[in-house]
Amino acid sequence: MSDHSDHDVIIIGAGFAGMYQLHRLRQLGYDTRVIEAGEDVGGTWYWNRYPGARCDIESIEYSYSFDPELEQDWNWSERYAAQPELLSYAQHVAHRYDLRKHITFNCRVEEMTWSDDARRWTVTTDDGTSRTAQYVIAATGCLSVPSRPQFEGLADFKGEVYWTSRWPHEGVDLSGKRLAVIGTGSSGLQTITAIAPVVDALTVFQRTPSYAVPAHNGPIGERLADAKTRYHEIREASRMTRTGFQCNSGMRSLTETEAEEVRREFDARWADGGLCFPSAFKDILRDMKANDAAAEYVRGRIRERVKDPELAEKLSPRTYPIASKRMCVDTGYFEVYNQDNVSLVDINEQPIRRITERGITAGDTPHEFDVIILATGFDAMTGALNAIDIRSGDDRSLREKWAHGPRTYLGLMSAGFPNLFMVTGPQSPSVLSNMMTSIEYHVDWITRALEYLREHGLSRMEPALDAEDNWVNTTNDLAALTVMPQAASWYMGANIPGKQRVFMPFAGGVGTYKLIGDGVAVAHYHGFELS
Ligand code: FAD
Ligand code: N01
Repeated sequence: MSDHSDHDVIIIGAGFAGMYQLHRLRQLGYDTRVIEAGEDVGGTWYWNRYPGARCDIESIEYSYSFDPELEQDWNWSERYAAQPELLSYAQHVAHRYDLRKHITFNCRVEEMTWSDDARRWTVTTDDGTSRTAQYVIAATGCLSVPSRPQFEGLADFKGEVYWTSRWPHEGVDLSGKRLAVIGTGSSGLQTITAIAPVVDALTVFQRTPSYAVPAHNGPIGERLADAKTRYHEIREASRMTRTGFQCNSGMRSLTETEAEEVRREFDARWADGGLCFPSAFKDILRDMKANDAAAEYVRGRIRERVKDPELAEKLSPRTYPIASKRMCVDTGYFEVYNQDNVSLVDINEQPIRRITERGITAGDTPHEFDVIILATGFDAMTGALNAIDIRSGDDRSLREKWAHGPRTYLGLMSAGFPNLFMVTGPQSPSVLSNMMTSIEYHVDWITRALEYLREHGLSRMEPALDAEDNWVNTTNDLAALTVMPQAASWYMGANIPGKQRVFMPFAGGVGTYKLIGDGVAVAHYHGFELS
């Protein structure tokens, strides 16, 4: 079926990226349609409604910067906003800029085919409708496709099963129940911390412990009032940092700093809380000796927080470098294990054998539960794009092209797939950064490119193959200068069976990336073929 609707631009996804992209293009008069699988805006914050979900970048910075009036009008209540507040923010933005009338909800893009003759993409959705557009912008999210590992017997379990990434909208009453949580990444940590006080018994099944820094979350207070007096300055500075938010990146090498001074620096960052911890010294991500020292500091903190030394050791990460996976920002996670109703099963010692009608058998021990929560992560960065059958004019699919790892120029486009842009695509800073900064930069860059094409009477844009090859090599080389590829992380695709292991984000930093992206645009889109 075809509804014969033809647009200048189709945007896929109505998370923070798709919403801002729609706003920009509407302002410039483009006929734009957004297609979103969910029934409302918000993306990540629409889907991930598990107890305790909140951001790991302070709300002052994990928010849009494009409209100073929005910055002034919106009041965050906490230093790190929780999911309901983040979702309300997304809904407020949709209402304020009247976005919803351009969004088709409950609709999933399944196929896209490029016609070079027509210079158009045909976009087909799960209701059988086809639409065409000159440009497609994939704002499909880096962490929007849940990873659902196979657990033998899960279907036999007679209790309740919930995935954190698809938490029921109506909420779940967990009080007085016996719970299992599988997964101890950010989602698992936040869930465990939030539910431990209300459940009867909680058993955590841990495969790999996480490095976590305290959030020191609380009412936002004076921080917001202060930010409102100098928001412009904060945003300008953040765009040029490595991480996309204010971090005071250390200029010293840990390995050349006195032990006492190292301790003082870590203590200060620990007291402040949040993701600036690994920016304390410039060699933490580059030198294993420096990395070990930072990791040992965090393990020391775990020993202080967990009363049982044996348990503290089990909760201490040792098998991968600190910050080689996105660090967790916690609010009393480790202290939870001092409660009598919480226990830990290290599944390296007692592997999950199967899930039964009544619970989980790990090693030889059966554990009985009323509820199982799975916090097992996402098919990150490429998952949402590869879920769509994207075909070029010669019928080559993006999935095939990326079978050995994603190939892009600037994380924005992939050769052979003209007029298809990606927001925070692989080989851009994206998941290594404050994603709001990265999203806004990409949306602005794409908008500027479309304006350039329009002003110059051009209708087709595609990366040159050599520019793409160079960019892929650059991103691989940059990653190899760090310790990050040493972890079996989702950055590497290691959490998905059969996925090619390659470090997917651009590790050169947000500020450097911006300089390169701006330079490419100023040089009339150097490395792209325009016609
Ligand atoms: P998303 O919010 O993922 O939105 C993508 C949208 O596209 C989704 O609504 C999805 O339904 C839709 N979509 C995908 N494929 C299709 C399709 N084929 N057809 C139709 N629709 C489709 N980042 C930070 O910087 N700081 C944080 O504190 C932070 N916290 C996070 C917490 C959680 C629980 C998770 C999972 C991620 C977090 N992130 C954080 C990363 C977060 O994903 C980004 O910050 C940001 O919200 C991404 O916005 P987006 O619009 O790019 O993607
Ligand atoms: O997912 P994860 P997440 N058997 O992949 C385990 C963002 N985010 O949803 O490490 C047993 O990190 C897996 O074990 P292992 C943030 O960017 C931010 O928690 O593979 N266990 C791991 O412990 C984050 O990095 C916030 O050995 C299995 C866990 O499940 C990203 O999203 C909050 C398993 C998955 O952890 C992803 O975080 C939430 C199996 N078969 C998310 N398969 C904030 O705080 C997987 N695991 C802002």
